Amino acid sequence: MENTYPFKRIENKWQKRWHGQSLFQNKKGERGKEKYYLLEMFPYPSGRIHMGHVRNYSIGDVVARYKIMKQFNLLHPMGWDAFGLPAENAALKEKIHPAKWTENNISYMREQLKRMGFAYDWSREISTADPDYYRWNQWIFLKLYEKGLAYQKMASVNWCPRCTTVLANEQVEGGNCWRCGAKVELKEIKQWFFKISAYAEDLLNGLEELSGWPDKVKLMQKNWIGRSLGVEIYFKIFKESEVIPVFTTRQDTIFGATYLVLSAEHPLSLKLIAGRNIEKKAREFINRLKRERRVRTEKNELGKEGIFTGSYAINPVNQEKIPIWIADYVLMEYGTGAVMAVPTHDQRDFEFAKKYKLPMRLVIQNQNSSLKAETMPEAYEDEGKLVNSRSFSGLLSAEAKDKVALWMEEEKIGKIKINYRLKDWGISRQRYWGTPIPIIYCEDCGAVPVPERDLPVTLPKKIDFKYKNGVSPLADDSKFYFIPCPKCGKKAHREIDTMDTFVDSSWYFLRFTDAKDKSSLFSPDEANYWMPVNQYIGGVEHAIMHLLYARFIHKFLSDSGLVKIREPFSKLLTQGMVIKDGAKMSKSKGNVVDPNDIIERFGADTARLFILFAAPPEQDLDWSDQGVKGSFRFLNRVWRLINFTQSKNVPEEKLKDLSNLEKSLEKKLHQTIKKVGEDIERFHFNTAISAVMELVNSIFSLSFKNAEKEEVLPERPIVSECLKKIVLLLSPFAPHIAEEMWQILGGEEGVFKESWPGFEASFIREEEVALIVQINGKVRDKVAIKAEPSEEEIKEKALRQERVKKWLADKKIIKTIIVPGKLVNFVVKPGK
Ligand code: ANZ
Ligand code: ZN
Repeated sequence: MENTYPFKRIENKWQKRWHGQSLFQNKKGERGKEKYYLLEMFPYPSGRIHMGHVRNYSIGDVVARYKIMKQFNLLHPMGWDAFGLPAENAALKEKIHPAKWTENNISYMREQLKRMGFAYDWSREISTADPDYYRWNQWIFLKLYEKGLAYQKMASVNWCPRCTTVLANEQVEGGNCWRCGAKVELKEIKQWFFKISAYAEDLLNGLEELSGWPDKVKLMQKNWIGRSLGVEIYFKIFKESEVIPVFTTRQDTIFGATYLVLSAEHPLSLKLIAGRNIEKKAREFINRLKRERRVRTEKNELGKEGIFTGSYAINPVNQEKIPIWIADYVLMEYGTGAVMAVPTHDQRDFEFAKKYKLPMRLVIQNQNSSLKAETMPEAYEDEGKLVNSRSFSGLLSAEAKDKVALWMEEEKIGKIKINYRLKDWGISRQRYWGTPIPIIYCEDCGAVPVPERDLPVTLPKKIDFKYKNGVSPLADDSKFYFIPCPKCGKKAHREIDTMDTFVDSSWYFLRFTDAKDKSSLFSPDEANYWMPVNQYIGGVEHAIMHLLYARFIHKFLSDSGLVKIREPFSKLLTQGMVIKDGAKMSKSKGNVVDPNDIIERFGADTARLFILFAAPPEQDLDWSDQGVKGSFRFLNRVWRLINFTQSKNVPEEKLKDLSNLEKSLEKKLHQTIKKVGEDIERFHFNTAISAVMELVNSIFSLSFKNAEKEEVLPERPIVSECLKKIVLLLSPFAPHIAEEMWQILGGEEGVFKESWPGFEASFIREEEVALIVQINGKVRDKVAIKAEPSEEEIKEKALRQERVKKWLADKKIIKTIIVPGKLVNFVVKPGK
């Protein structure tokens, strides 16, 4: 590269200075200003930052620096989501302690973030692996436990029979153990759950408040919560005393139920087959389903297999005797784990009935009454008119749903029910590197919570990572493991499971408001001052789990009186991926660009500028080496401009006696200031940057060559004014070079002590205005039209609108009234 600006020296210098002045540290004295809490999802300390991080944090940093200059009281913290599996894998492979591995990674990555020049308040740094942090996970666990919102139940885990160990989902590769390749089995063990289902309605309703979230994310959450209104209908088993409740949202089809289906895990499944000649076969089938369920659900292979139990149920509305089957497409986790099958109106039932030659009866007819059970090529799942349904026949589905539901409640054969797809949150992990669950098991007292005063339950440091006999190393440490029962004092032992790391990230945003609090998880005063997070920024891969768990725990803490507001994140931005050569940048694809290399070659400012310029934040960003060079060239150009102009020391004064060229530059300047500010607010960083680029080009309209044949700018106040503003406008994107240039231009205080520039409205002539079109005094349309139009233009434009044309179709215009810049009114009468 030709002569380039000394980015290394500059970046180093300003990073040191910012740090030395604690420039981005939030100070309590700023409380007179309006608060702004900006948060980017904190990283897992995997070892090095990658371009996804750089993108996420560059986006956040623009907002941070802009808000500082807009004179907000900013909170912009950073920390580490430090527990997790990779640390343990590293321990197994490289014989390094997870804590050490994590610490090393954190210090390396912290330096990397600093080299990018991100404006964080490092005084609030947290690491979730720090006992000062995770003791509050344990505290939250105890509070949930007190309220019955943390409980234990049996649930399956992945089990490698050869390594005799539990595997995390990520350690199962195509159904096999990642280490030894053995076929992974499912094993039922007792695990801890958080009852997020108790908050289902609240989580669903809360979405409506979140106007600052992408619709896409809200829809994903809504579907995940999956509220359905229906009826639980009770079917008696023929000649038995038991009842099978089924959940349906289509009670209007009850007269078409021709068989019943249980899931393999249904408590009655084994019971119904007992003692029958199909028992052995059925047992094998049930066991196979249980084993293969997870894999087959993933592969979408359900709906193909079933077995008749030999028993019958009685349809409570018509006393019909219908066979009970067990099949793979009914899941135990949803509804009641049993369904009434209506093959004519449910596609899965249809396919199943065809395969096993089960009867079908039409109960919903379409509009042209063309459906026949015998000839239907597929189920008719839409609503329609009821047929073959006794006194309900003739009703439309919607009305029938209500009537059937109420009638069933009256007859006590069913109950109206709301069901949620949202399952309780399993938080037990059979791993070492996580928050110990604060529970002690006593033979007499059962599961006893660790008393609050004994928190934190800290992870033992000296540990052997062999996972002998499948037990966590926590069980091997007898000093950790054995402990007297807090209730009766007898010999007892600790829970050895640790918490899902999503627990750690479910409240860290609250901890940041009061990060160093030793005596509570945070002070309500601080949380109430800072919450909600005004802007949250992160990857869309967290659209469901993390954001739902965080909303849940926040609501719980709010219910516990610790924070007032109910939704933690007012606005959410989900950034797109970084793509290279058509694929997501990732180690496995071998297409990664290391941020360090870019910083070395071009500097952090170029890296930031390129990333922000190449694509709007929500969209995927195509990495381009050419693009990086382009950004670098632009910064160099601005650098030369500032350094070699002759007008840098022109004293500030009112701009007057401007030439025409200068006047148009002044106008451009004000328009650019307006645009850049507005674009930053909307996250349209790319267009903001190109507006600055255009302004830079415009200045050159005044340039000339000096005696040495260098391109220079005249010593004029307007030039000086433009240069200053360019530096200010660039500063959120390329902060280091902006600081240096600000100093060159004579700025004494740093650029981030300056206010964001304002613009004069008189220079911003609206390019377009809204014109209201009336017909006989009634508003019929609104059109955009260029400012200060002529009467002819107004009339013509209005008459060209499709909607206006329609209104005027067979009318005659008798008069046209125009209020300039506001409206046009056509007075009409019928006829051509
Ligand atoms: C009878 C019926 C007739 C159904 C019909 C549908 C159409 P949503 O809306 O998602 O809540 N179902 C209930 N529990 C199930 C389970 N554990 N596993 C698999 N399927 C289950 O879905 C409710 C519908 O899903 C229920 O309504 C039930 O099938 C099925 F023409 O009942 B329906
Ligand atoms: Zn006890």
